[in-house]
Amino acid sequence: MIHRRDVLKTGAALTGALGGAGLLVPAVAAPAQAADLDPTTVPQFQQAMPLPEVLEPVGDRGMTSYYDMSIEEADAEILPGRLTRVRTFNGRFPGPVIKAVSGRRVVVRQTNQLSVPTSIHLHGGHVPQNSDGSPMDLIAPGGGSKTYTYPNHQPHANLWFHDHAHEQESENVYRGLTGLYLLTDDVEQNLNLPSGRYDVPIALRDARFDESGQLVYTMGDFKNRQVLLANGRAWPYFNVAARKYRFRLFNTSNMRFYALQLSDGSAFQQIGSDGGLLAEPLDVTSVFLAPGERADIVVDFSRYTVGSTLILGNAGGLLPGDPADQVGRVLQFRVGGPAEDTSSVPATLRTLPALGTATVRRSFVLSMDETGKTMDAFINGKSYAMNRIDTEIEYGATETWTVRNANVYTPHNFHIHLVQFRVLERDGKPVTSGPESGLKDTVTLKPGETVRLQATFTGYEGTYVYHCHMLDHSAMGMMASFRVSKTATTAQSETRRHPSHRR
Ligand SMILES: [Cu+2]
Repeated sequence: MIHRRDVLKTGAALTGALGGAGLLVPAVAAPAQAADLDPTTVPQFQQAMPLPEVLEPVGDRGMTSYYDMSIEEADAEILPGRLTRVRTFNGRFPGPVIKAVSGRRVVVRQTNQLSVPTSIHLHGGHVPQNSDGSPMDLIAPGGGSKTYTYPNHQPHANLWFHDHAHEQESENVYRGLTGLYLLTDDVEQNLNLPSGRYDVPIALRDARFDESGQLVYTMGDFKNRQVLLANGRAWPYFNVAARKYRFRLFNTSNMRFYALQLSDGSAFQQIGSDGGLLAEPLDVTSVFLAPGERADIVVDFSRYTVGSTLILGNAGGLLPGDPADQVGRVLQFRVGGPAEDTSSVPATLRTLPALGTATVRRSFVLSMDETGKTMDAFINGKSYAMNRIDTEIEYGATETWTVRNANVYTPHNFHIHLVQFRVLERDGKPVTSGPESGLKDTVTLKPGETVRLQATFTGYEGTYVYHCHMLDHSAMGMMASFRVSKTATTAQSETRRHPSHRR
């Protein structure tokens, strides 16, 4: 268990950077520990990138599928020829995939065999409070279990699940407690996108190892996590046929930002983001992914000759002195022969839900101590407290939230539970197209930036959290609670001040 007091003692650097801007807070000297594995000595493109295992239900009854997962330690071959101890769902690293369908319920029984508490959050899921996996709703270590019910009363989306136990989530996620949850619906199924073996989820993250091949976890340790993993392998290769592929990209890193691009600089299509497909495909040469975010892309390999290779590279988050051939590379594609391809990416992918009219406005300021003297982090000047409700929301309300990053060096990454929101503005400029124009549940704020978001809080009453999804920051306290209720009143909402609000 990480307590704030211990965190202070570690004196680890608070670091964060975006887009190679090299923004780095002066570091306090790190404590002595086992020597690091030099990331430049890790062989690249030697292991095939595995596909995450699709979890089979233990039962199907009526409109419900039942799953069982065991949260347990296991050894995984992340580095070629070596085993690393990790925390897993069902012994899998990364965790398994649940394939779900809108309108069909999923019930997951999680049993925690670890020696630390866990709480499993379905990121992006519209779920009742008791299945949200909130920071205080813990599964006891040593065999405790909890059953989560996911109604799937929401459109298709690339969701993922991960630990959220307060002050433990950062280390639990870092040590492996993530899995994917692919929710589909008729809108998505009726398109003719690449499917089957040509529809490939890829979970991205970074890690730091010691010389014995074991994970090194230190709070706030962004810059030393220089080994990049795709589906749990360090710099793997992936064989592709010369045709279109759909890649569902998940940034499951605690802190790392990616700007993903192909090594020949060529264009591909972005078709989706956090909350499912965009309204229409975008032609891009790069996708930006902050921790927790997802991007759905289509790459057409038919333009390459048989036997060619290209690298999915990363131009985001590089710090001065970073080994560019390590943190600048994710995986290698090896292009094989042609294969039949009847898939297509239509000009219109979906109709996004109507925005609605907001009746409440609120403001949130994200900040943390950037001096390196403490590891305190805040929303509106307060660190997270489990039993404090920070924001009272009337059930069914549509609200606009103005969120500002008050820090000078450190990016943040704002995530709201329960809802998919829309990004209305970034630094005062309307967001009407581009990768942030779809449904979102996580949004990046570079130092000094402000975004304006809109969400409708309906479906469930209850208490949920909003927080920075740089998990080291949320563990430091950059998290707060909101309560959705039918009895919330204007008086309870200190920041509610929109003049047009009427019951
Ligand atoms: Cu943050």
